[in-house]
Order: sequence, then C-alpha cells, then structure tokens
Amino acid sequence: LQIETQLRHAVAAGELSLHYQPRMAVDGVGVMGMEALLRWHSAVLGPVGPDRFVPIAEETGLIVEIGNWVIDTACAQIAQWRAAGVPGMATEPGREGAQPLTVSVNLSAVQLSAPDLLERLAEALRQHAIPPGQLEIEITESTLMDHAEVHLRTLHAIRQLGIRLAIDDFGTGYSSLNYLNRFPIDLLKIDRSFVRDMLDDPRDLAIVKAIIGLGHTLDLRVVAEGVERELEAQALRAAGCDELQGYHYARPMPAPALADWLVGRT
Ligand code: G
Ligand code: G
Ligand code: MN
Ligand code: NA
Repeated sequence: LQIETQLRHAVAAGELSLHYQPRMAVDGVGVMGMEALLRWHSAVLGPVGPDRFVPIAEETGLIVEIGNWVIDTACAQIAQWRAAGVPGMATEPGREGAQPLTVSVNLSAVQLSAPDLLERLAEALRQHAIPPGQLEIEITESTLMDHAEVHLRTLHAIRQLGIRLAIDDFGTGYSSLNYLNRFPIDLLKIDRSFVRDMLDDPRDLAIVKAIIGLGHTLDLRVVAEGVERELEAQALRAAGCDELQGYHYARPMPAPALADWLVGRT
C-alpha cells in the first residue's frame, strides 16, 4: 500500500528514469540496440526495483500512465541521441544501408489493451521525429498468448506504424505455434532462465537450440538474454543465436553513461 501511495506521485514528481542495456551482435562486438528499463527512486522509499513496483502498477492501472511516460521518454531520448550525433543512432554518411540502433521498451498487458495505445505511439514518433523502425516493443510470451486473437489486431496496427515487435521471456509461456506464425513479430528473446542453466543442464541447452531453430524457421531474429559469461556467449554463437544481451557485455545504464559507452567503442 505504501508503494502504491508513493507510486501515484512518481511520474509527476520526476522520480522515474530509464536505464538502457545494450544488445550485441552475436560476435559480441557490434551493437544492435538497447532495451529501456524502468527505474524508480522514491523520495520516501528510496530505490524500488521494477520487480516490486511494476506488478503493483499493473494491478492498480497506474502502468498506463507510467507506460506512456516510458514511451515518450524513450522517444525523446532517441531524438536527443540522434541530434547529439551519438554513434549509430542516426544513419551516417557512407553507411546509408546500416540500420540505426533500435531502442526497445517493455509493454504490459494492460497497456496493450489501452484504447489509446496506437495514438500514443504514433504521437510519440511524430512529436520526436523518429524513424518508426528505430523503436521496438517487447511483450512477454504469456501476455501475448493470453487473448492472442484480440492482441493480433493490435500487433498488426503497431507493425503498420513501422514499429518493430519482440516477444520477451520466450520459453516461459505457452505458445500456440499457430499464433506465433500469425503475429507480425521481428524477434524472439530467449528467457534468461534458460541461458543461466544451459551450460549445466543439457535440457536447457536443448530448449535454447529449439527456440533458435523455431525462430529461424519463422524468419525471426533470436536474442539471448542474461548472458553473464563468455562460455555462454560461445555456446549461443555455436547454436546460431543472432544477438546477445547481458551483464557480460553491459549492465543497464543511465542515458548519459550509455552514450559515453557507445562513444568509447568507436
Ligand atoms: O530491469 P529489471 O531486470 O530489474 O526489470 C525487472 C522486470 O521489470 C522485467 O521483467 C522487466 O521486463 C520489467 N520492466 C522493466 N522496465 C519496464 C517498463 O518500462 N515497463 C514494463 N511494463 N515492465 C518493465
Ligand atoms: O523481463 P525482461 O527481459 O524485460 O527483464 C530484463 C531484466 O533482466 C532487467 O531487469 C535487467 O536488469 C535484467 N538483466 C539484464 N541482463 C542480465 C544478466 O546478465 N543477468 C541477470 N541476472 N539479469 C539481467
Ligand atoms: Mn524485456
Ligand atoms: Na525477458
């Protein structure tokens, strides 16, 4: 209850921020984009992790206001990085064919069902003048497969705006392969629980390989989350995974640190 009370003021009080975690090409060198992750520093409670407050925000419906703040802040950040010439954020001379770095935001089930989601997304892209393909949305497998038929239309409308779609925490829900095939998605993110255990448990390695195979069969890119060790990266590379994300490469960082990190790699 204390969390809920404080959370009601968090947006207006400017207590929320986004951290950004890089997503690497499978070689572990190239950068493909980053995931925006919510952070809350409450004046009363101190730092509160998203594992604690996101579920409460979802139950109370506060996630819609917070989620709209996330979408707008991520888009404003993309625009600012582009204007500042942060490497990879805008198309560079001589690299016209290269895709600029994507920024992904997580969307909850409640947001996906909000009647004004599409307007919000379109407005954020327009207001900040961002190429739509530079924004990506992550939705968990369980959110999507729950009411898949309803979400199908929303996903197509989001895709129509040019925004990319990723299925998050893949492998932890129950996918209907029929829907997986009909969802207009671009990539699968393998849940980090499989990555964590794949070197010790052959069954987890088999699941990781199966997800990569399934993704490629459906023409999707496959990202592994929670990569913490070089040995895991090697195994994922050998399994044909396309992208890697995890502490082994970089932790989620505040926007200025992420920009410095990108500059430092060029
Ligand atoms: O950053 P961290 O790993 O602590 O995040 C914990 C959980 O909170 C993850 O499941 C993540 O998807 C979720 N989360 C982080 N940021 C957001 C956000 O902006 N919106 C939603 N809906 N969930 C988020
Ligand atoms: O559910 P979702 O995939 O959005 O959650 C991403 C969460 O995973 C974030 O809270 C982020 O801080 C966390 N995370 C990112 N990389 C790693 C990692 O290498 N190990 C662990 N344990 N967590 C990670
Ligand atoms: Mn995610
Ligand atoms: Na995930």
